[in-house]
Amino acid sequence: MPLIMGILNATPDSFSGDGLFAGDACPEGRGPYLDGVVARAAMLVAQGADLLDVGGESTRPGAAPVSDDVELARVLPVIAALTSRFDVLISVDTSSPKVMREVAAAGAALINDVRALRRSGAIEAAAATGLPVCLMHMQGDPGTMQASPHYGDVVAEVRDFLAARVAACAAAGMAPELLLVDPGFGFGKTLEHNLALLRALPDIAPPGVPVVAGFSRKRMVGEITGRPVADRVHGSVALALLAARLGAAVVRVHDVAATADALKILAAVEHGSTARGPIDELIQ
Ligand code: 7PJ
Repeated sequence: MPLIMGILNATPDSFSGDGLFAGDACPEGRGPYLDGVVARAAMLVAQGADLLDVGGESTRPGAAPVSDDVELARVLPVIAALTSRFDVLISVDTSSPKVMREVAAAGAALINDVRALRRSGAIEAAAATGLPVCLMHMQGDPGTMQASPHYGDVVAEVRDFLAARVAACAAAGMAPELLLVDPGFGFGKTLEHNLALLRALPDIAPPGVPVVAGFSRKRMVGEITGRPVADRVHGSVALALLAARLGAAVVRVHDVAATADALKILAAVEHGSTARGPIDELIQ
């Protein structure tokens, strides 16, 4: 069964409405805001999250970039609070070389880069941390990526991109067993593109490279079900379950409890138990 990566947003403009940062009363890095993050983290861990993905830069469609200092001010206090309280692996959603270095020093266990280490200096910074890295595909950038996504053959193009990024990381000296890939559902993709990529999940990664998949509460769930963000839990769980059946090694979700139950059902049906698979060793 895949590991469950619980989403822990540390941004003021998270689209999915987990609402930790509403308003100026919750300044970054301090006070009630941090208490709220810790409380949410405790809940996600209790519900069965194997990893917590902490993000200080919103990459939702239309989001503006933030500076390294803003990202660090959002993320470092959260990492400090989580590492001292919970026995959970912390993943950091970042594209910034400086942020990668600093979060690694602060105890992060995984770098999750929606830009697949394409920023100048990012491969070198990630390699120097020695941490596992998730390389995600995105067409365009968050500001404009949903304007007019276009591909000749979306599956071939995403597969080739992921293979090229894995090769670039290997050429920079990163151990192949530290790499994971993600087709980047919703990142410069229409519903048809997303569905084609989901169907192709078993063949999207270079041989032996684990796949991360994230659909949670995304627009594609709304397009299929007709539901607003707040009502996309069931659709999101269905997609996570399908991704698990199609071989995903990690599913990135907001709704950990619901996803954990669904994955236990799948494990019982497929394997007669809820035991976890070899991906555990890769991430540890
Ligand atoms: C993803 C992500 C995803 C990975 C976001 C959102 C937008 N990282 N970061 N995969 N999505 N690896 O949660 O809707 O799909 S941010």
